[in-house]
Amino acid sequence: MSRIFADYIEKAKQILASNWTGKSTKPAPALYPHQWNWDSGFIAIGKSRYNTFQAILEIETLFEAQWANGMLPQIVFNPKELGHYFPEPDFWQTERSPHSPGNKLTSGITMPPVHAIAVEEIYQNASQPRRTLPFLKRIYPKLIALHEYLYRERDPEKEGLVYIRHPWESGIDNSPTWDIPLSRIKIDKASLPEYKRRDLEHGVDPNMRPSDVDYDRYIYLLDLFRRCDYDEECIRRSCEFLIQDPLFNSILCRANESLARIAEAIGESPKLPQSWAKKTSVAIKRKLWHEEHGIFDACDLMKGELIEIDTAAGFLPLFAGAATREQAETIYERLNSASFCGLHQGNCFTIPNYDTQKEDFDRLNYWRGPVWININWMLALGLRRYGYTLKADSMQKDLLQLPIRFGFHEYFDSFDGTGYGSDNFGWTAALFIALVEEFYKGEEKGLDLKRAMKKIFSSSLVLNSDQEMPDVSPEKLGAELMKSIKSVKDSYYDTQRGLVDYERLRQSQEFRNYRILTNGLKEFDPNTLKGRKEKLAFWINLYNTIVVDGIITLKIKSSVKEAPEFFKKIKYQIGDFLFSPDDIEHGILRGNVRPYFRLTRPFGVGDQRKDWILKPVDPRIHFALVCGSRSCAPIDYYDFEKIDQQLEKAASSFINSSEVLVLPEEGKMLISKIFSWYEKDFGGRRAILDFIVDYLVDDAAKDFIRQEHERLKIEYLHYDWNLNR
Ligand code: 9WN
Repeated sequence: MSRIFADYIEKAKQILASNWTGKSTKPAPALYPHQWNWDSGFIAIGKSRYNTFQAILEIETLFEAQWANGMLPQIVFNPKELGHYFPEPDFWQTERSPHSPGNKLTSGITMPPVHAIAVEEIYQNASQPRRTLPFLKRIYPKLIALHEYLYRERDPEKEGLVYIRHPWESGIDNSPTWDIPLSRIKIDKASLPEYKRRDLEHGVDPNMRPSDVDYDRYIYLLDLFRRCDYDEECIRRSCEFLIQDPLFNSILCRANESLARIAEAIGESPKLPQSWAKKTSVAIKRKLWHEEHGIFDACDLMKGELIEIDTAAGFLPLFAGAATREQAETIYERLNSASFCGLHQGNCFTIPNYDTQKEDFDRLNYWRGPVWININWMLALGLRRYGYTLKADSMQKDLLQLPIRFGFHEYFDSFDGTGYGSDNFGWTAALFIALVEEFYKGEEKGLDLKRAMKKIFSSSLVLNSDQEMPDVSPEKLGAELMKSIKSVKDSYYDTQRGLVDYERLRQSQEFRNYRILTNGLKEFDPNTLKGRKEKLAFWINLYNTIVVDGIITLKIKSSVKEAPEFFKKIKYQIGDFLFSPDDIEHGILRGNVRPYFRLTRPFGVGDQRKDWILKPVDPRIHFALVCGSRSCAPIDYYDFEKIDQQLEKAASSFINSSEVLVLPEEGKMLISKIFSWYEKDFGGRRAILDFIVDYLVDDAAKDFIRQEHERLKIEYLHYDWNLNR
């Protein structure tokens, strides 16, 4: 279990423990007192990280209530908890169906089938995966039966897309997407069964819940199902709400992938789930893609057309790998824009469930605006799958911030993060644990690697020691080198995402040219650099490229920590002197100060390299120096003519990202370790706070820091040394 955020992990575990009933977990203590279908999937994913036994029990308990036709019910009622939720078994009357289990109380609809994904997580995360195989063997036929049910009953045209027939089946109950199909349902109060909502009895603000009008329609549909005795054909004939939803189908598609891997693990043929995954993936791409909107939308089967309402559900095909590369690029633009809170935007939390720019966006109301952890958890994995690593990293860090700052709530205000709905919410706690583990596992592996590979790199490595000299005069070398760095950046750095394509770069002509130019550094005199800006740009760019050069030369795979003393050992010869990244950073750019991890300054008495020291120190360099890791600045090329604006932007992006968490409720801030390592460069602790305030865009956070300047507690965030590949 991760040591990172240990207090909060403990809190999350406590929540799950107090919602545990002995065989399964309530989504929330009061508001949702029974077992819910997809909640249990997410909860099992979190529990798989520390309690395999309970994770298995959670899933097995849920499947005990599976219907004979394979349907997995949305709710399994706890007979001891009846009387606090609506609608309950007396209202559902599922005994009308020949398929409902006689010994369990359930509702009569289903939910997004995340369970195969959860089962695979249980297998993968178990300390002894083989010991979970008997469970995998028991659950596999039930998972197959569930998916078979969906393809058989909910995909009558055999398109590869299944329909939902009630907003509760979507899990995103009052999503704006359902407004149009629901508006077709004309409610005749006289024939609508009488009912009383119970969800407003638990102290949740009604503005955060679905409206009464919505509830009337939910109940109208429920009544229709029971009048059909839950017979699917009867329902299909009379139900006005039949929708192929991108969220439901993406989860099904992704779950088929897990199911195929589970089959392989237990020695079964993976062919059936593989063929389902493929069919659904193709159908999502073809049928649910809205060409003009550039996003996936739900398809209204009554109308045979897409519902032109774009929500976060439209990004979920990324989770299933069901979007083409072009579709992914198109949706990424929307996903990473002000509509859904762009990268480092600063005044919002990724990713709200609905487009913030729409008039009916509602930051308070349930699935009509707020941020939900489960949707974001899936989206971050989807983004990672398509290589949008920087965005995925920043989302995952943002997500962790929400429960830390605002409590383990059901959903969160998209702008200021306030927690809404129920507190002590199960999947928020569970996915928090999963996120910490997923996000920081590389970090901890990095440390192991460091120990294991200590020996591989112990002496200096001069990277520009080839004989081949460039055809450029020494006076022009500086400018040519900068041009070459720029051409490397233009082709192989993704400055948006802060990533470097090391594999392609290694084999490129641009990199070969750059390496030849670096040989010319042996005859280069840094005195030819004129003015602060030119010097600053030269040394920052050179620092950033020597790091990339070192990663390529040393064939580093996942973290610069693989090569102990990386920043000290790799060197370029410049004139008669050697410069490591540490020399450039702490010697030249930081005014020859002793770094916190060494006993001496880089340049000692009589060292001529002191001639090139840049003073005063510009603390913004710390947001521009790239150390080849995920927690450092996104890589870019610095142009001496624009360097001040570029450094401003770099500082602002960093400070408005999850590297700076302001927690007014706890009277503290969590900030990047960069601020602790280089406190002096900022002018001390007090000056760091002023510096942060200058760049922060969140006014409330600014006010808090100003007011609490003296009392404020500062804690430092973990530094992620994984490669920015
Ligand atoms: C109806 C339990 C469930 C979640 C859903 C969420 C909410 C229920 C309700 O709570 O729905 O299923 O009564 O509002 O919308 O996603 O599974 O947490």
